[in-house]
Amino acid sequence: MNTINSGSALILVDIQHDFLPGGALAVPQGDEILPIIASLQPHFEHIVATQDWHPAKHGSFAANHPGTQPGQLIDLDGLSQILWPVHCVEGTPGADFPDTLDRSRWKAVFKKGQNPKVDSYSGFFDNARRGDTGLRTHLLLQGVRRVCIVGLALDYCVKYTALDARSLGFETIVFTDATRAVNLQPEDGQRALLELKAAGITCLDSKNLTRYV
Ligand code: VGL
Ligand code: ZN
Repeated sequence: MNTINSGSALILVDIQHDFLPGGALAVPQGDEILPIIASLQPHFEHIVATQDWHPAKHGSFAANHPGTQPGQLIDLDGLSQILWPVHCVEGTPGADFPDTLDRSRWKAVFKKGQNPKVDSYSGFFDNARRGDTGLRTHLLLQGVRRVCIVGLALDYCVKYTALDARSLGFETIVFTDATRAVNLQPEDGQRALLELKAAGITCLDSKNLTRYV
C-alpha cells in the first residue's frame, strides 16, 4: 500500500489503558485493534490522537453522585448523562496510552473531558458543543479534508467524533475493524454503525484502504 494522500488524517480516539482489557472502563476486545492501528499508521502523514482526561471530581463518574451506579442516567447541568465508573483521571496510569502504541509520528494529542460539568465524547467539542479542543483548527491548518477515524469506543467517542467531523464538512471514514464497542446494550455497536452511515460517513474495513483512497 502507498502512503495516503496528504489531505487525509488518521484520528486515533481514546486508545488508553482504562478502555483496554483490565482497565476501569474496558471495551471488550479493545486490544484487538492495536495491531491493526500499528499497520495503519505508516500509511498516514497526518496522525492525531484524542485522550480522555478527567478531573477526579468529574460529573460523569457514578462515584461522584452518592446512591447511583454506573450505567444509570442522570441530568448533568441540563444534559442527559450516562454515569461511568471512574476512568481516565488526569495524570493516572489509566489515562496513559499503552506502550505498544507508536506515538513517534503523531502531530498532536487533543485532551477532552476536563470540564467536570459536561462530558466530552467527541474529539472536537464537548457534549454541549461549547468547549472546542482545537482539533478542527489543527486539521484545517494542515490542509486536511478527509479524516479516517479509529479507536475506542465505537458507540461513544468514535461515533461522536465521526458525527462532528462530518458535520464540520470533513469527508469521514470509520475503519470498523479498528474500533470496538462498549455495548452497554448488546446492539449499541451495530446501531452506531447505522447512525454513522445515515449521516454520510463511510464505514469500511481497513483492508480496503487503498482500494478506496
Ligand atoms: C468514552 C465513555 C466515557 C469513550 C469516554 O472513549 O468512548 N466512553 N468516556
Ligand atoms: Zn470519559
